[in-house]
Amino acid sequence: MFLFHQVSATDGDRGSFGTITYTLGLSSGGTLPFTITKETGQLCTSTVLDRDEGLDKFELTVTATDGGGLSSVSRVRVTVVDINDNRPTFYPVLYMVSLSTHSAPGTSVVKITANDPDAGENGRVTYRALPEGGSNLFTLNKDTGVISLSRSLHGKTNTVISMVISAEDGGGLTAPVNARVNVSVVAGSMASPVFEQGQYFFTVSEDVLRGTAVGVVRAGTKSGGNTCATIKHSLCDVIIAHLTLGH
Ligand SMILES: [Ca+2]
Ligand SMILES: [Ca+2]
Repeated sequence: MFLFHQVSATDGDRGSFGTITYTLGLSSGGTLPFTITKETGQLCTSTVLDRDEGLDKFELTVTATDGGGLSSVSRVRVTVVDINDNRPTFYPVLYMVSLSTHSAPGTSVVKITANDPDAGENGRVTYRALPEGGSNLFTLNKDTGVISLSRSLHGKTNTVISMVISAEDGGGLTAPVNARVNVSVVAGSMASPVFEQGQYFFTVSEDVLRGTAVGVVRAGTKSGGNTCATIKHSLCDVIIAHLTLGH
């Protein structure tokens, strides 16, 4: 219980007609994580508040009632201030990518993401490539997490280049597990898979269960050389709903 505010009303009457009782209501409805001491008007929290998991603003209605039943209403706005209680977290922590030796410098390779549910600076994630592996071949955008090729991969056929990326929020907390990016370099004549459609649109209802199939995307590689080459369905993936939708 944390006392954070005290409201006060005055009443010019004597005796019970001047005795004030304070009551609390929530103007927007819902559960109330606050209590009021009815004799003093002291407002306290009744539970632990976490800005990252619940509401960050409350509008309370405090009613002061005298012994004769006359009342007056005052509104109290409560803002829950964020603290930096979450470390950035990579999900996934391992990224596997294939690149052709013909890929031009500047090509986007992959976008890595670490989530941090805190507000403002506490949730602003900055990425950094650790000085090991193949980090000199790639450029990492420290704000977006996009990794792009910065040099030619000529002569690196059939190698796997690894990078390790750390994440830090604006409050100085770092990700407990670094992300690893493994880039497989394939011969230039092997084309990368191409999706059959540039965009896919799927419709799901908001109460869909986790694990429900949402749709199918397909990609294939051209069989090379022939301009009339057919697309081979070498990859076929079913998109699975793994997030709770609507949040
Ligand atoms: Ca944080
Ligand atoms: Ca927080």
